[in-house]
Amino acid sequence: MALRNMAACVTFILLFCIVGTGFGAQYKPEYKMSVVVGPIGAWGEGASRFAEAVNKATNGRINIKPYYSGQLFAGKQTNEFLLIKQGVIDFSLSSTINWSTTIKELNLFSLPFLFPDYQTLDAVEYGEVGKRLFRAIDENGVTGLAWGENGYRDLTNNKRPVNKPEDLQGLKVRVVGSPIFIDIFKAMGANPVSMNWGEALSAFQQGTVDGQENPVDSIIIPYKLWQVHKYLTVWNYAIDPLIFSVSRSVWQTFTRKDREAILKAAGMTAQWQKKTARAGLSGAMPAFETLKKNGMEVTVLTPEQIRAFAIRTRPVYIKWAKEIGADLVDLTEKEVEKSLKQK
Ligand code: X2X
Repeated sequence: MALRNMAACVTFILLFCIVGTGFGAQYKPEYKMSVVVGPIGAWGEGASRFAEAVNKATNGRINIKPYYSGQLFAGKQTNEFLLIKQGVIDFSLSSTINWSTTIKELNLFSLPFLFPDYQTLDAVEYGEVGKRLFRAIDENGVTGLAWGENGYRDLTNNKRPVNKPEDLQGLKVRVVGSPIFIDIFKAMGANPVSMNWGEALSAFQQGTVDGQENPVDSIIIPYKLWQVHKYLTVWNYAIDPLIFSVSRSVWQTFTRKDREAILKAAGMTAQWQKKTARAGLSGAMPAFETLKKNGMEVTVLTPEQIRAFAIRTRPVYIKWAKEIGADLVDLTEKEVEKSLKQK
């Protein structure tokens, strides 16, 4: 009897250890992580830091390898979400823009001139709206781990300084493959063409397009876009959050302890990643100095100049607010009002 009790006790302890360490879980030797951009800049580096942090926190049990420059989805950015959902891609650090064709609520961040500052964005992401968006992606098979950042999107081109909508007239601007961007740039008088990032880089070099829009710190500087475009217009017209994510089917295979470790690693990496992506624009503007030193002409639009573009794009805002959902847009507008009152 005593012997049987002892055997039960040993079995219990063994089981406890196995579950507790994740030793018994069927883990893959490598988890593939998708990244649209290269390993450089706050976005690319955010992915490698996350992989390292997870490896360390799980004692090497979970080995994530970032695949850069859209390798896992053959460059086609709008396919990324579905491949994560299917578990073809395990993890990702993704732009909400590239997922917005599948999850229409994510177009919220592309509503023109909605977010006045990063504080408002944080309040939205960490509040009710952010929770609902994470729920929406989770219901579609992708689990959000933390909010990261690509940043405010600004315009570069090789033709002329852009200060007013008339300056955009006829300018051929590369945009991402999400239809809201075509609507925005058409409303502002430009001639938008949607293109994946990989193709866009060669199009800039060949001069087959005149301009593009992307964040200064995460993209314009690391990709040295001054080599192809002379003019930068800072107008912060759209914001581009990133999401550290995992395929829900993969997430369910991890032990509770490993899930906690992954969430913690994502949260800590996201803090670093956001801070780095924001460093140039929110600080003493060393980013603009870098651009100027490399021959770029930097135009920072005044609130009055921005208003002219916002008026032009108002019908696009109204059209897309309906697609996104009035309740999400209302909640976000309330956060914006709160921030503006505090100023
Ligand atoms: O394609 C872009 O412009 C990029 C790199 O910013 C995104 O993936 C949204």
